[in-house]
Amino acid sequence: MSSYQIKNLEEYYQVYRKSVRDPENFWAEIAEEHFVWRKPWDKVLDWDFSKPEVKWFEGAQLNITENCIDRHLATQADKTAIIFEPNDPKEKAQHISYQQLHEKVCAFSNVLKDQGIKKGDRVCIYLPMIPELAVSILACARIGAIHSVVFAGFSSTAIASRINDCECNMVITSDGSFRGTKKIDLKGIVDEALESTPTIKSVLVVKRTEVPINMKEGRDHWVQPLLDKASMDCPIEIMNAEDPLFILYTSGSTGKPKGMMHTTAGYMVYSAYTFKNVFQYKVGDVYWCTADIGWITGHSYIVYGPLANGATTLMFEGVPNFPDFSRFWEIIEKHKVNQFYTAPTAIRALAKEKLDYVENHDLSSLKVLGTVGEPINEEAWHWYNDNVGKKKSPIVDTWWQTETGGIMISPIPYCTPTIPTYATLPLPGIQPALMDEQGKELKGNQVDGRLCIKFPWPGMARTIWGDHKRYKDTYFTAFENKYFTGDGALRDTVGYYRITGRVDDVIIVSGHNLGTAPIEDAINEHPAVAESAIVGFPHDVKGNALYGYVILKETGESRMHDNLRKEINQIITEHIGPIAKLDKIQFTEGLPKTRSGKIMRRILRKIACNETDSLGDTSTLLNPEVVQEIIDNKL
Ligand code: 6R9
Repeated sequence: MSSYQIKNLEEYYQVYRKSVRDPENFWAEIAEEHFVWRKPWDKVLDWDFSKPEVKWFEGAQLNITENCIDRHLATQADKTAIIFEPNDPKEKAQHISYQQLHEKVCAFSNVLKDQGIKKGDRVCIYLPMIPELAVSILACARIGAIHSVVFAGFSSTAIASRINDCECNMVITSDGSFRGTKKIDLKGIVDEALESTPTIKSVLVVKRTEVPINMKEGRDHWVQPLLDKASMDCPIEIMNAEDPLFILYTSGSTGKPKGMMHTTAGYMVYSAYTFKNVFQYKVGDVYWCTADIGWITGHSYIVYGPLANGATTLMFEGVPNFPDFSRFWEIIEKHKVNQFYTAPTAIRALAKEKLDYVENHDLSSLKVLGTVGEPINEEAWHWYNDNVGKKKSPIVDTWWQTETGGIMISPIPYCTPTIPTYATLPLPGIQPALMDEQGKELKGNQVDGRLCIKFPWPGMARTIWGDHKRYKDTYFTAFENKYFTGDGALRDTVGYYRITGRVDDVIIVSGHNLGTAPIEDAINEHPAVAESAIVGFPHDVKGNALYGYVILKETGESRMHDNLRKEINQIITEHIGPIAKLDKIQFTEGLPKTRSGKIMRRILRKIACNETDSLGDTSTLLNPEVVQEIIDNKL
């Protein structure tokens, strides 16, 4: 018998040891006992990190939607699968049962098929947090189409580049979205993107805001009339274990975003197993993750992980401050939420508001609190623990990545004693390693280094879509035979991990990963800009904010500078989205460079963070004199 749900610390250590001693049997037992397979696997694991190539459950056949929906119909057809809480609290919440979800997904699958979508085709989904987002994801999975969800805050340029990268045939979008008091014209943004996406043949449009939009004859279709005509029965497509399930783009430290490709069986087993353990989900619980499904957290812990466990998962369309800052707490009270999973940036924003917002709501249903996306600072951790959890609900600080598919290092609530800012222990099956800069593994405790993983786990991404070499170069070359995460971490005296932050050129702003290169590329498109460099600096709500150093082609008059700042942020918004806007823009005569011409971001970062007394030796720079000029003009 495998311990699908760990119950205490002793059991955790037992299970963990087994998972390291005999990983194949460990995962095979979980897979066999808790999922439906159309054909069993021939081999549990085949791997070679030097290629890198990883295959889990090879030879097995299945469909993830049979596991997330159909198999629950026999026992809990009427149970709520998804609670939908709309942006406007005056609009009624929806409770979608497993039976209804089945009908909706089948109908949507049939519409996709009628539009010519077949197994292996890529479908771009650009939708707000409405039930159709979950339904369309599952419909793709049901017929074997590969979904590529693009977060509905991204710009038309960002959508177009993602569509073109994986050559999608279709976009699923809506007339618009509600965000607090705002209505956003999603279809207009898609229309702009589609001016440069030759592979798109059709667009399905969900009606949400009812704001008039343009519909292009022959290309665009309202989805509702098609759903009304579609059969509510759709057989599953039988998928091989390693068939692609989805692509999700994540920022890199250079150039274009990376289309992380996840496959079917391993991702299913891993997202389901980690959901069950990290949230200690029990039958009847209501679980809420506030992430957007446009990010990996939403894929794994709003849609697949919860549904694979037959859970009730809440989807919230709106924002934490509409109609006011009590919205999250109101929703927890209204739906009696048991597990609540959010991001440090949201906690910090809510902690700034008056405590009445929290205290006026009954939060006694809560059993587990979670955080994800960036390191949580101690102050935010205590605020969350004291005021939301009332010191009774353990906080699970979950470390993981788009690339890992599911949570990797996290406490198991009611088992692992927590310490603020520590993600604590690796989950069963996860073998972390800390490496020094020379590539040597740091053994023992009380060490800090670069965080790697030295053995495969079922949820890991298998490649970067269309660019396996980049996958290898980014993750498997820095340290031989290990997956390199891009994060730094320390291991304390008892073996707990604390993530210290990125060690590459990725900056996490409000939990969103932003690569410096794409932002710099956008800025450099401004006709007045010669060169630019972006660094992060601490921000009390966003965690980090962006500081840009910009060299202008002509120095110009400083009264023009404010206009230029606006224009630069406008370009960034157009190319990437408003999340990548710069908080500070300093115009400078030069940027510190090494003799080989590389910008020394380390120095710029120190200046932006007011740490100028620890700049280190700047004399080896090509142009040491610019450092003082930059310090003197710091904003
Ligand atoms: C799930 C997700 C991944 C990066 C990751 C790390 C940071 C995530 C964290 C954390 C400290 C945590 N990160 N969780 N840092 N503590 N609990 O966020 O995926 O968007 O790909 O970001 O986020 O730097 O490498 P993704």
